[in-house]
Amino acid sequence: MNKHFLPVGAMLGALATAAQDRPLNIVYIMCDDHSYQTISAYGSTVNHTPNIDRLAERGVRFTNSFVANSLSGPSRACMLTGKHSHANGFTDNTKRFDGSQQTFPKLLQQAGYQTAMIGKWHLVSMPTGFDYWDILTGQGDYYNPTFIRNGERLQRHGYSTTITTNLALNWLANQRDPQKPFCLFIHHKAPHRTWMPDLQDLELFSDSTYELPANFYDDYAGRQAAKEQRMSIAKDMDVVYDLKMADRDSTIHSFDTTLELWGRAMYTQRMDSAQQAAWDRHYQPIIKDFKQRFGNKMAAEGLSHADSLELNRWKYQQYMRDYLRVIHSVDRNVGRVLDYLEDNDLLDNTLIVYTSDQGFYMGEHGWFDKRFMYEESFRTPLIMSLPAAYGGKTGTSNAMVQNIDYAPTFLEAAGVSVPQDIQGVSMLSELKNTTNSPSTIEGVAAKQTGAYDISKLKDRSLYYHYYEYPDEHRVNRHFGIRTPRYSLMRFYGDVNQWELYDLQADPENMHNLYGKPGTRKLTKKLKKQLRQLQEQYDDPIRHKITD
Ligand code: SGN
Ligand code: CA
Repeated sequence: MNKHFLPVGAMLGALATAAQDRPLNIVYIMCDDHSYQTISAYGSTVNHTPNIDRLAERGVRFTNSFVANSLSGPSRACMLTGKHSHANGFTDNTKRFDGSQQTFPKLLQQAGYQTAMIGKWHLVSMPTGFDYWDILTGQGDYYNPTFIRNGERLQRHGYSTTITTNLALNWLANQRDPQKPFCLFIHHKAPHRTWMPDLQDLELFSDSTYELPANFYDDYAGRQAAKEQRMSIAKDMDVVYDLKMADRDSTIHSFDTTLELWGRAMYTQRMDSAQQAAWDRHYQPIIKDFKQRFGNKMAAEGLSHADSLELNRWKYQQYMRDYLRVIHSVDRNVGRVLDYLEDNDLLDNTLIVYTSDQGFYMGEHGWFDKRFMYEESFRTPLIMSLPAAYGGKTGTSNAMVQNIDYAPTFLEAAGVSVPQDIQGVSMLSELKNTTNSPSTIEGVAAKQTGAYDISKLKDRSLYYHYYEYPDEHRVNRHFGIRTPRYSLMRFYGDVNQWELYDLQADPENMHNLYGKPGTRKLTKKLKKQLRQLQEQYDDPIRHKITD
């Protein structure tokens, strides 16, 4: 056997079994915009995700998992490269990924792995480092989406999450070389806006009502950037575009004419006649009811205060129902992948990962979308299941981890050495019963500059930098540091403001403590650590924003 394929677990020999002689495969499932609040393994109070939970039972669920830049393209670039946005060049969704740079799929490929990427890619340039790729164009469509398969465009009939899974299972069954280890990306477009459910899930949750988060009516006191965003359910979520009230006589209007037009096109032109009929069977009665309740004056300013409040509550319920229906389909399809692996004797030699490209607001602060370094969008769900034969354990990990850590983790798990310029650190030790894995941890530790001790991922501080402004949701640029207890953020550009949170007392980021009595010493310490991280990661912003 090629020595590259010897998994580290096998080298440690802690749990010697025949399975160790098999190289470790990687199945990396990632959704777009899946909030940890809607996964039952993460304590969801609104839905059940039995299949994602099944994976959590087999592996490790990370309770302190974060992203480096809470937006799709940037997150994906961070994951592929193991580097922060300024280092990989893809700082916001208007960029084009430089596919000539080092990525972990390329390194795996060089080590003899077979690599495949299926689903949402969102990096503008075509994938590199994959033997097979079959990607959705741009954000991808929910119904009858267009894919680009190794350079060839083709439209497929059906629902995106199911098609993506079908393609992945087909690749596993028929297209790969069974003699080689593989790394398969299954990257769903769901549950991204506009949360279009699969036809078979349309009637779920119709009778459910959801409690508004306690801070739904946040007034953003002390937080200027939060005040200026445009991602509010009340003000920015469009009833036609987002909530599908595309009435045929076009009497329902919302505040955004462009979105309204897009919505009308999306809900009447994309589906075939059978899909459209099923869709209409569900939404037309809701549209009728909506008209009776709110008339055709949908702009909030046309409604009385009481009606506006009622409309907000109605919007929240619709948003939740559609979002959770989409999650139901994601979960079902995760189950299909787990079943396949089990039925085909692959469960015992495959590292399986479930994550999202970032977290998402389910009405907290009154919002949908992401971007902020506030908890709901800075965090992302992360479950990794390493088979027992490779030393894998089950349970939870409270290590402070970030999506730049995935690349070194996968490389180390595959027994491929981690290049020095990768900024993330391997979290493999968190997946195993053994506390240390000598081979590559040494290499990673060697490049640390003393900002934290590698053996103490729990105490680590994370760096964040978000850039996309003023696009779409007007979230000001910011960078910051997150320690296990505090977060310190620096907004810059139009809003220039520091924000400081004690997350132990204020996990919802409601009280900006910056400049408050008694915080001077703490602030000074955090600013120093933040500077150290900027130095360590070599973020050029440190030369521009110096206060
Ligand atoms: C689209 C969405 C936005 C969303 C961005 C980024 N608008 O532009 O609401 O913030 O994507 O999302 S939409 O009308 O096109 O749905 S990301 O996750 O892909 O980065
Ligand atoms: Ca996303």
